[in-house]
Amino acid sequence: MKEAAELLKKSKHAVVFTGAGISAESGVPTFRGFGGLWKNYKPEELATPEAFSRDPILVWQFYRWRQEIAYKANPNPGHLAIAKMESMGVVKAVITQNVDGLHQRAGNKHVIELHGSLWRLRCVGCGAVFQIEKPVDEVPPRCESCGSLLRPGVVWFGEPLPQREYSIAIELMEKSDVVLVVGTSGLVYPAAYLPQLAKEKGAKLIEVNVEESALTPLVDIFLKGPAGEVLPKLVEELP
Ligand code: BJW
Ligand code: ZN
Repeated sequence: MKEAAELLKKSKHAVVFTGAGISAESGVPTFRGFGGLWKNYKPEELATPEAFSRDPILVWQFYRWRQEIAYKANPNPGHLAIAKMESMGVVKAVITQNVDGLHQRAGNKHVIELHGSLWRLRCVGCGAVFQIEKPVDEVPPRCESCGSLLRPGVVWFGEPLPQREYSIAIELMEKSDVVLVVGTSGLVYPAAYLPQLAKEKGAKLIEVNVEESALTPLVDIFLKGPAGEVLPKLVEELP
């Protein structure tokens, strides 16, 4: 813990990279492992363009359920610790794979959403984008302007990441000297490539996870434990 805090204190450009594990203690289920199932479907079976074409109502029921959970959830001490690191000037940005908006609600200003957001909808007909604040009322929701289906503004398997976010993330990682990797299995690409890129460019990696991930062999410091417990302790060591 002390060594990790020293690295962060000395850093000039630290970046945080998060996955579903950071929101687990807020009650938002992760994708893989316990709690990652909805009505016996694996998220991987629903988070695809094919599933949406086959059964938009089923896919929307899944996303409305996720929106409801995220809406009721609050940022946990892990999110708040990351927000504190940003306000202290230690952390320059958060690159997240999450779609729940909890980093922003915790107070982080510089958040890059690699996999989109539950709070953005996109029309499959005219491409219009709608920002929402609450779960959708109707399933499936339809476009106000053209009446076509709206889809969740998230990145499904087989779809490219949003170009702007991905290139900002690459730039941030290339510039970084320390990357704090929190609560991700490191299995989904190209997101999982980002900490590897930082490492290749000379950054030190610190990981916080309840168990080892696909990225653990790469990291310099592994802090085992729930993010909501480990991150506040790390912040205490910073001043
Ligand atoms: C705790 C904790 C606590 C628990 N404290 N920790 C290279 C190699 C192999 C495959 C590919 C490759 N490149 C591309 C692919 C294909 C595919 C892919 O990666 N497949 C692999 C799974 C094999 N990738 C794609 O399809 C991507 N697109 C693409 O490549 O496009 C190419 C293209 C280019 C040009 C034109 C067209 C196409 C897109 C990937 C999109 C992923 N989308 C999802 C759904 C988002 C929407 C939604 O939320 O529904 O993103 S899938 C899902 O996985 C979600 C997550 O962001 C992502 C990552 O999961 P994450 O966050 O790591 O969660 P978990 O559950 O896996 O792990 C949780 C972790 O937390 C665990 O480690 C726990 O231990 C830990 N934890 N509690 C700390 N309290
Ligand atoms: Zn439309």
